[in-house]
Amino acid sequence: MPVPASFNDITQDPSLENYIGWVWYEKEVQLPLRWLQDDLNTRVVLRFGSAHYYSIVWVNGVQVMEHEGGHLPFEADISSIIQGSPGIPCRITVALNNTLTPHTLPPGSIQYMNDKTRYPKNYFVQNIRFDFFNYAGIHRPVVLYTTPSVYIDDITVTTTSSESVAMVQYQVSVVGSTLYSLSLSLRDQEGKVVATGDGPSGELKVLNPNLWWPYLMHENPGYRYSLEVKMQAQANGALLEDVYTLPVGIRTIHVTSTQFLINGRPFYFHGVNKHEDADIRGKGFDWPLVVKDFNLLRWLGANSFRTSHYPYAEEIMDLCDAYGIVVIDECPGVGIKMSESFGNKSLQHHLVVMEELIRRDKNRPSVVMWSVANEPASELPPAGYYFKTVIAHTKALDPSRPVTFVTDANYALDHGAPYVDVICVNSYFSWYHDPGHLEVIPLQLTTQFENWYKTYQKPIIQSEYGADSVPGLHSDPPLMFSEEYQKAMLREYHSVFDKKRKEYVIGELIWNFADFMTNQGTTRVLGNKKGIFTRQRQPKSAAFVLRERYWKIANESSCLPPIIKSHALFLK
Ligand code: GCB
Repeated sequence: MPVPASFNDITQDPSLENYIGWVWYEKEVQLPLRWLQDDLNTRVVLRFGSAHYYSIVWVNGVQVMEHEGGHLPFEADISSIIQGSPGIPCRITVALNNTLTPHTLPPGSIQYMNDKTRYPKNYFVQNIRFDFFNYAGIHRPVVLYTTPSVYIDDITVTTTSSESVAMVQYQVSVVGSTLYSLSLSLRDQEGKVVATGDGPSGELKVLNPNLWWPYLMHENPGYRYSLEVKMQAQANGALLEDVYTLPVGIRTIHVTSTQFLINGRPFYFHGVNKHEDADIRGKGFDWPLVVKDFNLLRWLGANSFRTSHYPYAEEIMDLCDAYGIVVIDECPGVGIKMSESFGNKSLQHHLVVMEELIRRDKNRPSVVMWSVANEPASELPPAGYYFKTVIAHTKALDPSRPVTFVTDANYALDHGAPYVDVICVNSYFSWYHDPGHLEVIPLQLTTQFENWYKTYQKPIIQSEYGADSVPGLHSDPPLMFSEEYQKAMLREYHSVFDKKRKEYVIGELIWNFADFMTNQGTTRVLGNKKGIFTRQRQPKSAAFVLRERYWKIANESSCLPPIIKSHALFLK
């Protein structure tokens, strides 16, 4: 089985496609001798970018870690197992289980079908309440890396700035000894040192800073300084040195009752929702696909996306930082519908997942807001305490960013909305409601916005809207599933956005960037077809409508001279 990849679509075996339960991976690697014997001050770490969902890992038969949940990294120090026996290969064994329970994220449940007249013995299905195929496997790269035995374990950076001076606050944690020294230097993109510091925490002052700006908001978006953190320690009679270089974007975020400000300027999210999804590889990380998608975002004039409905690969996040693509970073809290999923056990796990996500992404300038869930049953009374707690925990871990969750509940019944900074609302007027009736959109969408704003006086993002279209299916007048219908639906939504973005609507994210695989069902034709691109990344007619719109908005709101599409300020 290739890694990284989902295992589901790789073979011709239909039972693997929908397999639920344990799978095993094993690989032997030969490690460099110097890791094993020459230098016992070397710490060897085994790291998984992500694996779905519950993982147990052994090295040479010794269990080294277990981890609950996909989409986030986990790692273990394996030095004590491999050191001292040079010449023996390092055997890595992984057991993965993709069974979901009411307390996992996302939640799910196993249902045994006990009617012997209709189902074979022990027949069961896994019920999920989310709309993407539940791919499983080792989805992201697995690496072995080394550090000295005293090492930099974590760095946290936050930034504040005015026009002429910025402050970079840092905190460094070192593990392995209390006797160490730390020196820091911040370099600009020319390599010039602009500030220096020492010690585990402090502040660096940057005069006339180059701020991190979103794509299409500045002629040099995604500007990042390099923070070099150097640690020196004495251990076992040797001088140990660990150096880590962290890209740092200087930018500020503020939310008012009507605006989302980046560096003090109003930011309008004109972007997409995505999925990690593709033919054959499923959710497996794939560089060509990732780079293709960034080129399509650039072409589209999209300045943002939401990581619907789980954290995306770190490599993708790196590109967002570098190109200035603004991210709403969502945890895997999707399909929280059962009342058991609002209990203490689920809540504790949700808090841990937020800790893992924030630890991974806290230093990313592209991440401007955390989303703790998508379309939970937030009208259930326990949702109030649940979201109050998850959001308070998230804010305590990271006071620098606003927090939201994405709702499709009725504005008057939503128990989680009081705790969010920005209202993110999904609606599918003329699709799931009043199918075929495009003419209801203006009234229903206007009412939706007005109700939410009247109740909360918080800015609103239309975090999903869309219609399926089967590429190549045409109909005039527009009928559902044709490319014309998808375009017509977009235009109806856009006319309302254009009125309300003058007031308090701060963004629109199409559902979805590309078609993606789902469970089989009577409303899905080889997956969800709400993409403006096909699963193979070819544009449908709707992509051109959106492209015209996004470039128009970018030119209206930019302080720059008109930006010509062919000279997009991207991928320089
Ligand atoms: C939604 C969900 C999204 C689905 C979409 C649809 O509200 O958030 O995951 O794929 O609707 O197309 O049904």
